[in-house]
Formats: sequence, structure tokens, C-alpha cells
Amino acid sequence: MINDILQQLHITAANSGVSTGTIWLDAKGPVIQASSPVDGQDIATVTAATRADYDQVIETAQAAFKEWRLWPAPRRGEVVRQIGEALRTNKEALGKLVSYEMGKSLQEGYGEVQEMIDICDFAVGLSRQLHGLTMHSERPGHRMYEQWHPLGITGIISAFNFPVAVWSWNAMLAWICGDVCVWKPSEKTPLSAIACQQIIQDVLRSNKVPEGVCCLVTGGRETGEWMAADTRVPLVSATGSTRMGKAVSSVVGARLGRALLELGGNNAIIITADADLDMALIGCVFGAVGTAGQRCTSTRRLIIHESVYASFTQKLVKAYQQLRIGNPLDENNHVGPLIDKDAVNLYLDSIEKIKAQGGSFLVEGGVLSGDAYASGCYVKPCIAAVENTYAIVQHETFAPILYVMKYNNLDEAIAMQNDVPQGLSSAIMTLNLREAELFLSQAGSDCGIANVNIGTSGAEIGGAFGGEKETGGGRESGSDAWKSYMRRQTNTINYSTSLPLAQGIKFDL
Ligand code: UN1
Repeated sequence: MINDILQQLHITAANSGVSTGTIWLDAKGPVIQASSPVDGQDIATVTAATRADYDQVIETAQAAFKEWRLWPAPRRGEVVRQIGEALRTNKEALGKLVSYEMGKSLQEGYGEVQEMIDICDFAVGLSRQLHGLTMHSERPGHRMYEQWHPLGITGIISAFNFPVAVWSWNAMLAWICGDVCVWKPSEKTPLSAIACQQIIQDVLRSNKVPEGVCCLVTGGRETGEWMAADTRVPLVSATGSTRMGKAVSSVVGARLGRALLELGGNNAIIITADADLDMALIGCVFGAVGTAGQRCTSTRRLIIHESVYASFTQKLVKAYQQLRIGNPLDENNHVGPLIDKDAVNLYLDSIEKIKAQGGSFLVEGGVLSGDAYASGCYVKPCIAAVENTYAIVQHETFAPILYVMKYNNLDEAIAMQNDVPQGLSSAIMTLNLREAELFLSQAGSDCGIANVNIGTSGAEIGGAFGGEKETGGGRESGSDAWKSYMRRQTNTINYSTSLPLAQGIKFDL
């Protein structure tokens, strides 16, 4: 099956990982072996960019920007509309490839491509709504307004866990804004990136989009470092670990470039005594085990009111016993593998730390073995009773480890929810209006995303996506996140016959 998909997406045994849109460069960098955590098979090779390849891409992108910024935004939106159509046509194939290369369930693979289609639709409408404000001037015969202009090259560094959607949130907005994009995908999922490039090539060609608007530079950490340090790249949008984000941000900051960061989360759900526990269960379990706990929005902590702690944890344990772990392309399974053996080792190491720091397990973890788990990347989702203050609980472990803890009053629960370095997503399960509103108030959750009666993961593209503190502060996707991809210009126009100075200053010659 996978061979048909690879063929449909024009992925061959050996691929260049460097493209300026419709042209694939004869890349000369290191060869990356793409493999699948589903069955441990090698899939194909991808040749990464050398510094010279990278420079060639950036120069092509710079030249393309000079042209692309002159296209009317709705015309750029029309190109994005057609990209959305191409993604619809290829949804099944791309969804399957994402599932196979990354290991998320097929439903989630399709869901990820659906997010791409949704952001295309959103960006098409937005291409006619890049609004600025008008102001009243303090001077007679003057008019003031602001406009938003394209910025230049947007560098996009994306992570393995959402190998295609996060790129599209950035690229589709950047394009309608008039920017050009250079994408450095995760070296753990390069084929999904190549497939995207292949899918949209015909649209670029038939619309005569300048070569260099949609570029791909596959590579490792060093490639990201080139981008972060490159003054030709005014905006670097990076998704990944807090450690990576700090490194990117300090280099981009040192040159006073713009960094848009979407980093780690340590997302909690508060289960109050007034929660609908059966409904809460679905949100908690999907949030914790979906994508095998490898979403930045994955639910990592449950803060449960002491009066429902016993009954809710009982439900949780029962639900975990029913989880089917296995090949994510088989829709009967709930949980697929972790991305690679390094991730498995981090998971095991975290379990040891939980024990050493005083935690006890309600559901034990462990690595699965046997024919169905030959890749060595399948692990058991587990649940540990802990204290919020444990060092391991304060840390984001990208694996299906769920922490449970008790609280007594809501202020205490909110304080626990906020008392971690990260600030991405949060939720409360309650049917009590006072509790819900307190949680959403300025004295409530300190996260970029705060939900009531749904879980922490699975945000819709229409809202701004991102978070505070170590999550990095950036906002991608919906609402007015587009403003990060443009530069604001304030314009004052004097149509009077004199030149009065602002602030009443007199200056006569
Ligand atoms: C991520 O894990 O980097 O809200 C993105 C969600 C998805 C996006 C997650 N829409 O879970």
C-alpha cells in the first residue's frame, strides 16, 4: 500500500530535499535516511542542502519576493485557493504518508491534512482583509492611516509531530501577505515535506508563480542555524522544543530579526467536582494518548478535585485498559508508535525519574515487544500520581505519560495549573459557570489557549495558536496572527497649503 502512495506523491527511492518551488536542486549535502516508526522500515533517502545550496535558495527567494510582493493580495489568495484544492485531491495519500512516516493514527493524519485545507480557506478570505486602521490627525488638512506591507522571506522551521500542518499555517498566511517562504522541515519527517512540495508544484507552475516563492531546504540543526543568523530572512517562525526555541530566538534577536516561536507545552486539565465526568474522560484520554502524547498541546497533567479523584481515576484506568496500541494505519488502533528510539529512551528515562522523585503508577508504562512492535518504538501510555512540584512534572516529556494530582479548592488548582514554566494550552471541566469564568479570567489560566469542557489539544485553525512563558509567545494560524508576517507602516499625508508641526511646535523661517 505504501508504495502506491509514494508513487502517487512522486517520492522516489532517492530524493533531492532542496527545491525553489518547481525546480529541484541537485543537492550536495548529507543524505538523510527516512524511515518509519510504524514498522522500522527504511522508506527513501533525501539529500540535504549544503551551505551553497542554501544560499542559492535564499537568493532565488529574494528575487522572487521583488515580484511576488507586487501581485495583488487577492490574486495571491487565488493561488492559495488552488493549493487548497490540490490538498483536497491528495488528502488521503498525504494523510497516509504522514501517518506512516510520523506514526500518528490515520485519522490524525487525515486531520492534519484537513487543518492544511482549512488554513488555505482561511487565508483566501484573509487575502481581502489585510486591514489597517485610519486615525484622525491632530493637524488640519492631514490624513493618517496605516498599511501592512510584505516583509520578505519567512523562514519556517517545523517539527516532526505535525510534519505538514504547521508549515501550512505559516506558509499560507505568509503567501497571501506577499512574503516568500523557505521551509526547513524536521529531518525526522522529510518525505512529508517533499510530498507537499510535489502536490503544489502544478499550481505554482500553472499560475506562473515566481520561482522562489515556495522553497524547501531539508537539513539538520545546522540548516536552522544558517536561517536564524541570516539577515536576508527577516522572520523566522520556529516550532519545536523550548531548547531549540531559545537557541533560535537568541540568534535572531541578536540581529534584531523577528522570531515567531511555538514551543513546548505542559498542558493541564482541571476536573472539578461539578464536571461531567464521562464527557471529561474523552477529552482527557484523547489529549493524553492522541499522537502518542507527542503534540505540543497534549494533556500532560490532570488536576482533579479530591471529591471526584477516586471515581475519575478509576474511569481513567478502565479507559487505558481498553486502549489498542499498534500500527497507526490500522484504524482499530488508538495509539501508534513514538517517533524513534531516542524518544523511547526519553520516555523510559522519565518513568525512572517519576519513580525516583516519589511518583506512583496507576497504569504502568513499558516498551512493547513482539512482531507487531518490531520497530521498537511502541510504548504503553501510562498514568502516574505525582506532585506538581516534581522536577520531572515541570518538564515537557514528549510521550504518553499522564500525571494526576489532587486539589481542594479552585484557586489552588489554578495556581498548580499555572505553576510550570510553559504556557500553551489548558482546560477546565465543569458545569459550574462561576468556576468556568474564574478559570478564563485574568486571575485564571495563564496560557495562550484556555478551554472549557473540551481538552487541551485539537485547536481549530480559526483562533490564534500559541502560548506564553517558555512556549515562546508567538501566535500562528487564525485571528490576526497574519500581522506577524507583515510590516506596519504609518502614513501621514498633508493636503493643506501649510506645513504645521505636530505637538504645536513653532518653527518659522
Ligand atoms: C503542535 O503540536 O505543534 O491543537 C500543533 C492541536 C493541533 C496542533 C498542534 N491543532 O493539537
